[in-house]
Amino acid sequence: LSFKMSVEVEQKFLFDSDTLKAIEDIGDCVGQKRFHDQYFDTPDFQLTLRDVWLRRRKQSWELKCPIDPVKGAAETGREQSLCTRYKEITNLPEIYQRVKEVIKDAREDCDADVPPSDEDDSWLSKLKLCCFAEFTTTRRSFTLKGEDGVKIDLDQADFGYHVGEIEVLVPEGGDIQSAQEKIRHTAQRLGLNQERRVEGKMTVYLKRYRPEQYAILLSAHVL
Ligand code: V4E
Repeated sequence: LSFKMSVEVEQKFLFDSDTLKAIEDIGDCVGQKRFHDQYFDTPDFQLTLRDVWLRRRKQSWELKCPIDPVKGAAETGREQSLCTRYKEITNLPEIYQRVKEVIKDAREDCDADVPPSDEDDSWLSKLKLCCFAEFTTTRRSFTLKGEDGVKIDLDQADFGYHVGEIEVLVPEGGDIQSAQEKIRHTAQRLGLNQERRVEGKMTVYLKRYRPEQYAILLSAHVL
C-alpha cells in the first residue's frame, strides 16, 4: 500500500503593499482561488493538543501531523525555527486510521469497522469529532523564477486577517533541509527580515472565536 504523504515546509510572513509589489516584480501569479475550510476535533481537543489538524476543504479531507514524534523536543532550549514542517495525509482511509490512533477510547469501538467514504460523515460523530473552526480564504499564489518548487501564497481570510506563506512540498523521503534552505533564500529575495514566527490564520481565529481552546493549546505549547 502506498499512501500519498508529503511534508509541507512553510514559513509565514506578514505582507503589505510593498511586499506585494516585490512579489509581483520578481514572481508570476499562477492563480487565485477561494476555499472554505472546516476543522474538526473532539470536545476535549484530543487532536489539536497533539498538534494534529483535521480539515475538510472543498469536500476533500486532509490531516496535518507533526513530523517529530514529540513536538517541540528538538527545539527545546533553542530558538524556534521560522519554518514549520507537517506531514500531510490526504487519503481518507489513512486519515481515519491515524485519527483513531490519536483519539483515546476510539479503538475498541471502531477497530474492525470499514474506512469511511467521502459521502459518509458518520465516522465524525462516532469519534465525537465536531467542527471547531470554519472560514473562507481567498488565496493568490505565485512562483518565483529560479526558485524551483517554491510557492508563495497570499491569503485573505474572511474574518479579517491576511498572511503570506512561502511553501515547499517535499515528497516522502525527500530532503527537508534543502527545502528549508530554499525558503530562507526566497525570504531573503523578498526582503523579509522577520525574527519571530508569524501567527497563522488558525491562531488568530482561535484567539478570537475559541478563547478556551486557544488558552489550552497555548499552555500546551502547541501554538
Ligand atoms: C498545522 C496547523 C494548522 C493547520 C492549518 O495549517 P496552515 O498551513 O496554517 O493553513 P493553510 O490554510 O495555509 O493550509 P495549506 O493551504 O497551506 O495546506 S492550524 C495550526 N497549525 C500549527 C501551526 C502553528 N502552531 N504555528 C504556525 C506558524 N503555523 C501552524
